[in-house]
Amino acid sequence: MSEDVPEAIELLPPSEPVHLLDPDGTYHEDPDHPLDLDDGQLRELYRLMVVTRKVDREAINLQRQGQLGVYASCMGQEAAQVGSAYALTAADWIFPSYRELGAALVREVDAVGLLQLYRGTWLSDHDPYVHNFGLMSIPIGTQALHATGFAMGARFEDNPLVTMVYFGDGGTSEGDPHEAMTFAGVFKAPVIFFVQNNQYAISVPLKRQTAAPTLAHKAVGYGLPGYRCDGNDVLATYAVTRKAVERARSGEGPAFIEALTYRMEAHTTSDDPTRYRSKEELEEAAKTDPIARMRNYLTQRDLYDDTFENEVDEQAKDTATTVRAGIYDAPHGDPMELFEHVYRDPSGYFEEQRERLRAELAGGEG
Ligand SMILES: Cc1ncc(C[n+]2csc(CCOP(=O)(O)OP(=O)(O)O)c2C)c(N)n1
Repeated sequence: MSEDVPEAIELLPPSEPVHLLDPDGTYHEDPDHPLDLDDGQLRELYRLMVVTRKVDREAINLQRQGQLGVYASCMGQEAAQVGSAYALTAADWIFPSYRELGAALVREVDAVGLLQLYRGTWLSDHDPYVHNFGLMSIPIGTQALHATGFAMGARFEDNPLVTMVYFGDGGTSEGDPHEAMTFAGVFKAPVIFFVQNNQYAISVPLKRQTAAPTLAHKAVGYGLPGYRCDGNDVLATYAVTRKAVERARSGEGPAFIEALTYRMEAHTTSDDPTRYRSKEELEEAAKTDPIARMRNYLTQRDLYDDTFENEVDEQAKDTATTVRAGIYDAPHGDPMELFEHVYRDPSGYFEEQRERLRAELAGGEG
């Protein structure tokens, strides 16, 4: 056997996810994950989560008022997203799915731009090359290939950047992440596969998604270390991701992180979660809220007072107001753009569809 092949045991996830903060805010020191954040950064993590939740709620409201076609909430997943994105440097790249508002706000992506996708106006108004943040990806898992390819490209250019791709528990059953992880493992691409295990893929619960002991166990099959963290604990998520990112940056290869969290809202605004999960389950999940937990921690550290609370609330409110103003009654683009940038050489059928829409818009038969 080649010496390069790691022992499976080294790749196996720990029996318990890394957890640093209890719901009441009590912090547990972990020598493997020392805290390297100063007071300002701890407060920033909290601020980012609060702003995320406020903008997320605003987006749901905008959808209810017919201003967005649909929206996929990240409520409950703020720590998983903010903690992981915060562990990257600005030069690193993020490849999101459709639920990563929190990660986007860490990167200062304009939420109005991002929500264009959900308004059906445009793919997004942000420039991926300014924020090193890809476009949101609706087809499940395709972005895993992009992140892996991008990471390989960077390595070929001796660029020390790391890429991170987000997908969900359901995404682990798809072909694209499988191919991406196989490739990344073989070629040691500096990519982090960050899975938010929010317990459901629309109505399909985790136990119907996989027979693996945990999602992180799947990593072993690709030759990747499988890490697990309490995804409602922003400090644990940050610490675990940070370690994986630095490992990848130093040339040791990709990693898989399973963040255990819970989607508090519907899958999207088109979904009715009461049909597949109980009120009691939701009430239990609410007890592990990531924002309340960090607030409790900051309070224990004397980092939370009225001035800070007001500051954060004001910023959250201002951002939500900006989002509302930017989205409300914003002009729609030209529907014909639907056919742009798809194929270099469009097929006859594609052209036929284009013409049908053109005729329909012109008030013809279609
Ligand atoms: C390739 C593909 N198949 C099916 C769908 C329809 N679909 C949209 S979301 C979703 C579930 C995804 O669940 P998960 O990966 O756990 O992510 P979550 O939505 O929970 O964040 C499915 C099947 C899709 N968008 N793309």
